[in-house]
Amino acid sequence: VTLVRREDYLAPAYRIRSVELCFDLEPAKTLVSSKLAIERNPQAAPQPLRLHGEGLTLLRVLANGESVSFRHEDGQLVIDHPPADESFTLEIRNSCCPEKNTELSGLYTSGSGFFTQCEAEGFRRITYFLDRPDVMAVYTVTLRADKAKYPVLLSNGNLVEQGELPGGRHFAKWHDPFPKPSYLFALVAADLVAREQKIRTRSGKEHLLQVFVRRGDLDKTEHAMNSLVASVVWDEARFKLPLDLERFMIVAVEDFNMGAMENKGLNIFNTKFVLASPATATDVDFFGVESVVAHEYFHNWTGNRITCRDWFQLSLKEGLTVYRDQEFSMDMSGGASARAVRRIEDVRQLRAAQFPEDAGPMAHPVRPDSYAEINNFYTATVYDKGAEVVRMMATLVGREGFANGMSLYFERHDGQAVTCDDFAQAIADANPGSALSVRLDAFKRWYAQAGTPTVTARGTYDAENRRYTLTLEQFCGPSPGQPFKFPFVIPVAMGLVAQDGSSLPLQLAGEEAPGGTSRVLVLEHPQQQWVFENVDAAPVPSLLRGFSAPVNLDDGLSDAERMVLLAHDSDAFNRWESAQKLALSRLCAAAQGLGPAALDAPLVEALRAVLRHPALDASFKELVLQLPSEGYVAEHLPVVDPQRVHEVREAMRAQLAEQLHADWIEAFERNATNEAYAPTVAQAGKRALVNMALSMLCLQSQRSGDPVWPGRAYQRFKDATNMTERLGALSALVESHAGLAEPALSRFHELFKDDALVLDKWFALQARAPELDGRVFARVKALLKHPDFSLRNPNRARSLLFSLTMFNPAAFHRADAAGYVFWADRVMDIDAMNPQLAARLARVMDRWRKLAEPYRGAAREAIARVAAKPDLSGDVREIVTRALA
Ligand code: B3K
Ligand code: ZN
Repeated sequence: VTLVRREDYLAPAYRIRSVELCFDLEPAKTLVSSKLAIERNPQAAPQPLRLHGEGLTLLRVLANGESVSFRHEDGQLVIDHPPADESFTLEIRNSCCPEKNTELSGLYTSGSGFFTQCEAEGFRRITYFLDRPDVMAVYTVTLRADKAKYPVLLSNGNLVEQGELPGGRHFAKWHDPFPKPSYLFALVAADLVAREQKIRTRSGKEHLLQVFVRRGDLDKTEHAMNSLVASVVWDEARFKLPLDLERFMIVAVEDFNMGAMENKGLNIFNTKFVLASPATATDVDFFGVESVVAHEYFHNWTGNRITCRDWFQLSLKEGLTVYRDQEFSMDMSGGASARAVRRIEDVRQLRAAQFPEDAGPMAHPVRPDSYAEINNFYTATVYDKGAEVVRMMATLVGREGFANGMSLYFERHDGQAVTCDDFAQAIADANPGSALSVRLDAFKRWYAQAGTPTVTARGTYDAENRRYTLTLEQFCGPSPGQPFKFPFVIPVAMGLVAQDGSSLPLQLAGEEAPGGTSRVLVLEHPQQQWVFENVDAAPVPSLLRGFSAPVNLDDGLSDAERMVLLAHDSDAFNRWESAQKLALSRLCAAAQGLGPAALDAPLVEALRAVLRHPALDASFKELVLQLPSEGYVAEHLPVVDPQRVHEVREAMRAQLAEQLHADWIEAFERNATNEAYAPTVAQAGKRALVNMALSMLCLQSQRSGDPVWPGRAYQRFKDATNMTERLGALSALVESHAGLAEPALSRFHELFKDDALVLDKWFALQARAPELDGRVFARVKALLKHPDFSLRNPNRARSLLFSLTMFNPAAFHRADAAGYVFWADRVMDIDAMNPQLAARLARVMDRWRKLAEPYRGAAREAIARVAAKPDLSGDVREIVTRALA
């Protein structure tokens, strides 16, 4: 495995100022001609011109119109003696083969169209180029293709010309006035239709928004368009960032490796994040569309106008843009409670994916130091922890300070390719004297050091002096290549809650008067103390409110104190967190044989109180009533027996189903709505709680044998007027292994067999059902041979394989090792077609070292078998090598 290192960065020796590309599109052989205006970098030593190129057939090279000698070396096209002038032109002709491109990187065919994906290093699979983000060029692109097959021809920027060509072909010429790195290039040639909308921005300019989809999908584009309009409006209002293009296009494609791609003016999306209708998409899908449309749109400024100097800086654009899309989603949700629900969901995601990553063999800093394959570093750490780092900066400088910092960032760097340091510096410089600026260097350790710190909090109350002393300590264990960590700068948002639930005024020693009931303490040393004065009685500390830093918190609170927070904390996040911690401690104890596989009566009563609460939102109740996932429990155990974790969690779920039976009925009846479907937080919360109640009621029937609730679920499944309800009812049947699950599954398949995204749900649902006597695993194996299954389509592959291996530990981690054998075989199958996708699947074994025997030994063997495969891709090789290291 050869590594690229951040410290080896060198500015490019040549720059490309402009490029004219011309494509003759044919699936088997596409001709590309490229005319590059190249300039020498006067600061760089004279050297050969080296262009990236991968899997291309080179046809011709001319420099300043003359032939020039060249050679191939290490996957690069080397021109030893380019013209000596400061600037010159290079003309290249090459061909590539889109229909054989199963990697879905570069130019490929999907269905009957052509699409591109260039980030991170896909452009070099289209033509020879300086395929690195700090080389920014102005693009003019001509597309030529058969008119009947490919009536729509798109590229970045503005359409400048189009017309007919002989032989039934046509052409379109596009010009993008903004210099951009090659990873933001895109083209589309396909038979598509568009939903269009005009929008006027504050400057009075009119812009055309278009969402392109296949014929027949137009009725599923309204939500994507609404989300795009809302994103444009939000970015202008919140950050004064306007749409800078006359035309902004979104194109949906069925075969896509990730969610979507922010190509300048021509975003290409996985259909999953564009298409949504109430009949075919769930509330979660609607929310996903809104957030991904926003994310890609926000990249137009954070990523495209200001881009990354090199790929180690990826979080510069990804962390910041995730932060922005999270803020947008919160603003779109409405009131404080809905915002808290969003925050809880984001934190759950961070803990489910990023915390394990940071504790495993792939742990890396938000700004990594090295990589073998950059596509392996589009990680939860770069994205989600990166967003938390931005959020902490915003916490330390305040909302307005952060907006000022953003303005300064754009003032300084618009049009440039920059680093994470540049971003942090701009935020700090716009806020001199702020809690961030005075310790900027220490704060930036968040970019440099991997690992999740643990904050330990202990409080003592001195009744005589009415004083409460809070001691906070931090510690972060070693991670690969980083044995020792310097202290982090950790903003701890907090308050003190009285035993009666009221919020106490906060007055730190040395302050004249109390200042509010919530504030941010900055923990920057290994240990610090804060003394609060005038505290009348022993308080319960509510720490890390809103999850103000990506850390593990050991608060040392008793059950009774947690119950106070669960019932009263003014911070909704910590209310939820208290319930999670109460449940987690019982799950962990039971999984280790240190406690009963049951919840004690006070906790069950506390959960009942939440479920019955007259004032709490349904969405919040649904989150509180969910037990921590098996994966989350596993992360908190020193050694994991996945079967045991499953057993104890299922026992507690069954207990909640039984002991809250009447409450589930009440929740079901109270929240079932007949309102016309709208994907609002309020409606979605009710549907989520109704679906949860139905699941619990069917689960109870599974044990009691009472057929009423499965019957009602089946009826509801048949009569549902939207996918959220239909899938909820179907899940309740499938997850409780009800007899009616089979007829419901067949009926669902029959109804939706022509809708790929819904079929994905059908596969996923079956692969995620709680394991029962090996039936679920057997079914996944059978589904692999289903005529509708294919490993080639990433969504379909994920729906079955990721559902099993990531989200169904008990079905996957089998004592007979069959799950691991299955995993290794699929990783190798997929690797032969699509290494990026295979590498994702490979990562599900990251935490194998935590497993108990016999799982651990069997897991190692399976990983070693993959590692031993001689023609493994670099992508998968990096993952398995690190896993075994
Ligand atoms: N920037 C793309 C991700 C590209 C992944 C390349 N393997 C999508 C996004 O983050 O918006
Ligand atoms: Zn992004």
